[in-house]
Amino acid sequence: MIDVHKLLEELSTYSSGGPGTTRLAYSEEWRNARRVIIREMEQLGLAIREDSMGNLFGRMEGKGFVNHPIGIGSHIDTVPQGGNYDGMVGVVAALSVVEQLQAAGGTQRPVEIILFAAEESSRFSVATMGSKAVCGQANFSEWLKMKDKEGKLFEKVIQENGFDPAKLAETVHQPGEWTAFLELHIEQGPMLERAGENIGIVSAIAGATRIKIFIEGRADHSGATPMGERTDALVAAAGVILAVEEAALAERRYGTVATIGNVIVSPGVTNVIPGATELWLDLRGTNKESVSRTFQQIKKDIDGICNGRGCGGKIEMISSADPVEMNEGIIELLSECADEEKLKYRVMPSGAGHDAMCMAQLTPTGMIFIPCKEGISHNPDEYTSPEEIDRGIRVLKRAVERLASQ
Ligand code: HGY
Ligand code: MN
Ligand code: MN
Repeated sequence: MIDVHKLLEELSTYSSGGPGTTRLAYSEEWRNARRVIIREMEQLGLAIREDSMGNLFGRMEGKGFVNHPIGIGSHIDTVPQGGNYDGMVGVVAALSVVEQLQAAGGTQRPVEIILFAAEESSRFSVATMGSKAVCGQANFSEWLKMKDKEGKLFEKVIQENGFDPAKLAETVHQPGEWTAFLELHIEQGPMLERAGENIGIVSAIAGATRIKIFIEGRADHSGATPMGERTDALVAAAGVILAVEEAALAERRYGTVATIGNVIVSPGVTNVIPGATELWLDLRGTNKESVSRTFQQIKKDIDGICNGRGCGGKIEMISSADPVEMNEGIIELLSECADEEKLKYRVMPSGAGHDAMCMAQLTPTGMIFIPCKEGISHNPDEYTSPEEIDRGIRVLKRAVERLASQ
């Protein structure tokens, strides 16, 4: 019998060290954690296959149908110093649901567990790479040239993992190959816990726009250059960071958020006034007009602040995705399942991105959220209780049973 909580504990031991869980895509830790999932899939007797992105598929055959499985799954790669539940809950829950369905005599339709590779953008700055490949949104020629922070080529990294870059095109699936896809995930925000609710049923997933902001000042001697006669790129960056917060706060009622997650200062030493800075902006929302207003305001502020300080300012668009609606029929099904399980639930947007955004391009897709402590995520203190996980599994199982019996 799969012990979900023990499995989560075992997965947490595969981390590169430091606080929390650090298990970047295609790392040694990721390979080891992935082997645990393969072991569990083997023990369940699933038909296992993987593609050249490293996506892993474990299928329980159906009694009445050969094709069009119900897909369930998530990811096991993490952000640096992340938590032990983001992604992992959805994968261990999928294993448990398949085991329970087997024990109940199986289902008419096949059920396929999918472990997506590289959901986090932490290593190669592109989010949901594995599921983007599956739904045909990958730009493989671009990706093969991408480098991680150590300067390692994506092509080399997947080769080292035993995957064949020449076969990347074979990772693409067509609409209709699955009957539906469901993902169980922690909310990664505070709404459910604050409202005392057990289940979130996702209505839409925010689209993320990733932008790099470059500010050009003038490096100068930190001791000999009088105040008021400097073109300090880091002080200008500080102004831009506050303006980004301001612009997003003004759109708060639409759920739009903006974050500067990284600042690179050059030359980055104590005795030189920063000559240049690079800021990484993550702008998200489910209301396209609000996101666009926020982006326009930020661009205006960058120009205003930089001109006012004699700095140069320019932006580079890294990636941009629209919000993705979940399937109405699946939302209804999940609501019925939560009701039947007598659980308190709400239908709500997801500010975080997920593999479900990509699967929604191929098949009717839905997401089940469970609360996490104080909404903390992407943080060593990320936590959700065994009871919350069990409630999520009950809803997932009920929904898969319904979908796999039709
Ligand atoms: O960035 C995200 O929303 C997710 O954690 N990949
Ligand atoms: Mn995440
Ligand atoms: Mn996730």
